[in-house]
Amino acid sequence: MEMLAIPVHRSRQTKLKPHSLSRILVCIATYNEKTNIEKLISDIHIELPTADVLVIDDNSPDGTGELVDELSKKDSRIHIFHRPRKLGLGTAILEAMRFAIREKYHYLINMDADFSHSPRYLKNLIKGMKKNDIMIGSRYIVGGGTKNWPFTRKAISKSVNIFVRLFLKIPARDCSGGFRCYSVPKLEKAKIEEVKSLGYSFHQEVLHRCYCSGAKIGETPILFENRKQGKSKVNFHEAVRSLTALVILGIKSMGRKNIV
Ligand SMILES: Nc1nc2c(ncn2[C@@H]2O[C@H](COP(=O)(O)OP(=O)(O)OP(=O)(O)O)[C@@H](O)[C@H]2O)c(=O)[nH]1
Ligand SMILES: [Mg+2]
Repeated sequence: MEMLAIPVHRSRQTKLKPHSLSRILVCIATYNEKTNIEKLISDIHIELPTADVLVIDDNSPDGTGELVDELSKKDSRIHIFHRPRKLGLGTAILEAMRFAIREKYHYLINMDADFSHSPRYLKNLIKGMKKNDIMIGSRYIVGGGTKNWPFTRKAISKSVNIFVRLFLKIPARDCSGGFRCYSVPKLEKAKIEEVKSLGYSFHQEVLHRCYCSGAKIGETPILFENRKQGKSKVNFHEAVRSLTALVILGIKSMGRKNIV
């Protein structure tokens, strides 16, 4: 299995101030999301004005990183990590998790850049954290759903969730979506550094680690809308890589609950 040692080009990061007052970090991994990112950050700040936003950009050829550089110069709540090339969604989020732990945020929210995860649900995620250690923006509970998603995507997503419930025994309906709020101390307890997934299966693996380390999981309904702008980064290679990682995780976890 590959290990997660990702070199981050610190020299190109914006200066980060101590965050004794800021409690919420919203992280967004980006690869070619220039048409979405500015409006998304602005909408996030309408919902959560005190939240910091961290973009992890993998040297997007469309100039997403440069745009966020400019935004971060004008707004101290906006930060960016530049990575040298496309290194996978999982490692990008892990980078944000490390940062949230280091900077002692209370909550880390992860969302996609393409408006599939609407900022209008952010407050519900935070509300749910009173009683839970992780809140999932869920497509598969009452009130949730998907819009304009092709049948094949729905079928794959549903199958992944059935697999996760059967083999990983995580008590949640939507274990594959990336719209989540985490308690940062719980992430630290779950030893997320040991997560092996580089790509999309990262979401299931992190949830599994957190669950096995005692985290309480809650869900709030969301309507997931298919991206309107920009291109999907999911391809055949990524799908096979993530499914393989999931099957390996399922086999390894058979018969044991405590992995942490
Ligand atoms: N930094 C980084 N971000 C990535 C990478 N792959 C995907 N992303 C981002 O991860 C988020 C989810 O990717 P999407 O392409 O929207 O994947 P999806 O939602 O499963 O598929 P579509 O909505 O159909 O495009 C988006 O914000 C992407 O820009 C990557 O390798 N590195
Ligand atoms: Mg998407």
